[in-house]
Amino acid sequence: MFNNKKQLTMKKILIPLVILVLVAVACTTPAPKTQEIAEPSVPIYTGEAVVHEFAALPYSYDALEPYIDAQTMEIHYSRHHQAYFNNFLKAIEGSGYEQASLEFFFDNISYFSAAIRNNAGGYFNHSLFWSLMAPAGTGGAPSDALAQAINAKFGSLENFQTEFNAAATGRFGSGWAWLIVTEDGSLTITSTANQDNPLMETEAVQGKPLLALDVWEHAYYLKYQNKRADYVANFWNVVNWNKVNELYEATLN
Ligand code: MN3
Repeated sequence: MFNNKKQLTMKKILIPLVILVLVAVACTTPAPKTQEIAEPSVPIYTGEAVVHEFAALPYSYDALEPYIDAQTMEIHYSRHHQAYFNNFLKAIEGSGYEQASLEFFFDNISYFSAAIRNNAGGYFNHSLFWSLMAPAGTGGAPSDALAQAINAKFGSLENFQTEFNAAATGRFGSGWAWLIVTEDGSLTITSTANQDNPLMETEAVQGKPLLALDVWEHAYYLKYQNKRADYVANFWNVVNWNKVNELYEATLN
């Protein structure tokens, strides 16, 4: 009886004591330093709601013959470009960014999935590319302002074209060659892999595109097979300088 009573008293003392010790330990253990861990900053889109649209090709499939053949144009536009557009819509569906602009995606591209990156790039790059070409003899010539900028940077139009061709033929695998205006207002030639572009924050060389050339094999293989250099050289016959001039003017304002 005495022992039982003693045991009971011990329990009465021990149990609260153990709880007290546990609480004390919990209170003195430092809280995890969550504030010191950099949390990913989720970009918030505050711009106007954008409705993404697959624009019509600005000319017929055979308009750039003989430099770019009709079959290549049809497959490139109606299958490849259309697929990038469709897959872009699928990739952003349910993301909360359905109405964000392409500019916003490119500014924050490291935050987004590979599917969004590749397809936003493919959607934008091709839309721009079509606008930068025109039937031979209709694309005009560099404006005085653009010609001056090209001469200042590259010495001559011919030198510029040689350097651009080198970027286009030198891009290993699939990608794009670009003429861009960098933040300081000067012209630069660059190239990107896959469907990346110089508007993406991930690019070492960034700027606003003035001219773009698709050097994926799907852009030339039916007509040129492995001769990418011939495709690149012939591209100059169908450059829409009027559009390049317009894009350059826009960067000056
Ligand atoms: Mn392409």
